[in-house]
Amino acid sequence: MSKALDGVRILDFTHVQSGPTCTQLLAWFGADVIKVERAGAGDITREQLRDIPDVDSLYFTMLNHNKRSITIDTKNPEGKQVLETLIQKCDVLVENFAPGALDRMGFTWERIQELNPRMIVASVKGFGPGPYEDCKVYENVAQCAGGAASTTGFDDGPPVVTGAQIGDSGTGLHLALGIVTALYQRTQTGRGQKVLAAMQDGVLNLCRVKLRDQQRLERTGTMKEYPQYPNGQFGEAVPRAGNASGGGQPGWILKCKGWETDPNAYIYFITQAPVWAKICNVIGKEEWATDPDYVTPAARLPRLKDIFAEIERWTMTKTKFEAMQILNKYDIPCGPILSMKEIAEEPSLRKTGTIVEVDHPTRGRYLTVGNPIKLSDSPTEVKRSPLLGEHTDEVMTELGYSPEQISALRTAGAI
Ligand code: CAO
Repeated sequence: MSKALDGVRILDFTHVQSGPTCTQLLAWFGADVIKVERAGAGDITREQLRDIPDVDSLYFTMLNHNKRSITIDTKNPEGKQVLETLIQKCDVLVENFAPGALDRMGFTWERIQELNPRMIVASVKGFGPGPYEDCKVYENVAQCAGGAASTTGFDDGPPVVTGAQIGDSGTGLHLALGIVTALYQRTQTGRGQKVLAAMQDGVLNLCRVKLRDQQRLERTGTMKEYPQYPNGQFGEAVPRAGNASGGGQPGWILKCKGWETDPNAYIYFITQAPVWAKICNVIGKEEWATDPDYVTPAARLPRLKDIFAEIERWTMTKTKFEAMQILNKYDIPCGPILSMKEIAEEPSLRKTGTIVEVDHPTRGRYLTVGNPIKLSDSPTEVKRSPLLGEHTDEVMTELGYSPEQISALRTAGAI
C-alpha cells in the first residue's frame, strides 16, 4: 500500500527530542527521512540515559524510527559539498540547532534558496523573535516560559513541570503540521518557505485555556471552578488549579481502593451536569439530586470540595477499574490513573499499534510508541532506528557518488 508522504525526501538535521519527533512522524507517514549526523558522534541522545553499554539508548531509538542515517562533517569543505547535493535533492530541511548554527555552517536561507528554491526549511527554536531569541532551550525551559509551569501544581506549592513533553514533542508536532502545510502550498506556488515553530509558542498554544482564564480573572476577579473558590484568594495571575478540570465540567482526582500502598490507585472523576442525578444514585446521595443546594451546576460550585470528598468516600470502596466499570454504565465521565507499567502491558494499545515492539540488532526487542495518528490509507509500520551512518554508502550512491569518491571522502573525514 502506498504511503501519504511517498516521494517526499526530508533532510533531517535534527537532534535530541523536538526535531526528531517531527521527522519521525513524517517518516511514519511515508517520507524518506535522511538523518544527517556528525561522524563518530551522532545525535547526542544515542549515548544519553543508556541502559545497555555501547548500545543506542532508548531515548534515541524511540525518536528515530523509520529513518536512514548518514554521517557528514558539515564543517569540512568536502562534507559541505555533500550537504549541498543533499539540499538540491530534498524537499524539506528540518533542523533544531541553537539559533544561528545553520548560518554559521554557511547554510543561510538565501544560500539554501540558491541551491534549491523549492526547499522548505523548517526549524524548532526555543523562542521566536524577541528578547530571548538567541537562547538555547530544553523542554522544561519551554514549559516554564510558555505558561505551563506557573499554572500547574497546587496553590500552596511551587510551579510544577509536567511529564508530558509538551515543549519538545509538542513543538515537533506543531512543526510537522507546518511542514505538510508548506508542502501543500508549494503545489500551487512552486516555492519553498521557512517554517518556524518556537517552543514557547507551542507550549502556550497548548495552554490557551489558561490565557482564557487570565482574562476571565481580570474581568471578574474570580473563577468559580478553581479550588481557590470560595474560601481562598485570587491574585493578579491565573493560579495553580491542582487537579481541577480546565473546562466547564468540574473534576478532581480521587482515591480508590488500595491508595495507601499503590501510588496510582486513583481515578479522575468528572461531575458532568447531565449525569448529576446518576452520580447521586451511584454514591448513595439520592437526596442531592433534588436538593436546591446541589441540583444545579451553579449551586454546586461553592460546594465542590465537599462533593468530591463524598464521592471519594464511594471511590475508596472500589478499585479504579471497578469504579470505571460502574461509572461507565451510567455514562459518568471518568478515567483511571494508569501507570506506565499498566500502559505498557495494555493489550488494546498493542492491538492498535499505539504501542509496538521493535527488534533492534544490538539492543534486541524493546517497546515504543507507534504513530498516534492513524490514516486508513496510509498505515504506519514502525521500523527500527538506524545505526550511526548505517545508510551513508546507500544514500551517497543515490546522490550519484561512485564507490571511489565515497572512499576518498571517508578518508578525508568528510563523511
Ligand atoms: N558536522 C559538523 N558540525 C555539526 C554537525 C555535523 N554533522 N551537526 C551539528 N554540528 C554543529 C553545529 O554546526 C553547531 O556548531 P556551532 O555551535 O559551532 O555553530 C553545533 O554542532 C550544534 O550545536 P547546538 O548548539 O545546536 O547543540 P547544543 O548541544 O550545544 O545545544 C540545544 C542543544 C538543544 C540546547 C540547542 O540545539 C537548541 O537550543 N536548539 C533549539 C531548541 C530545541 O530544539 N530544543 C529542544 C532540545 S530537546 O528536544
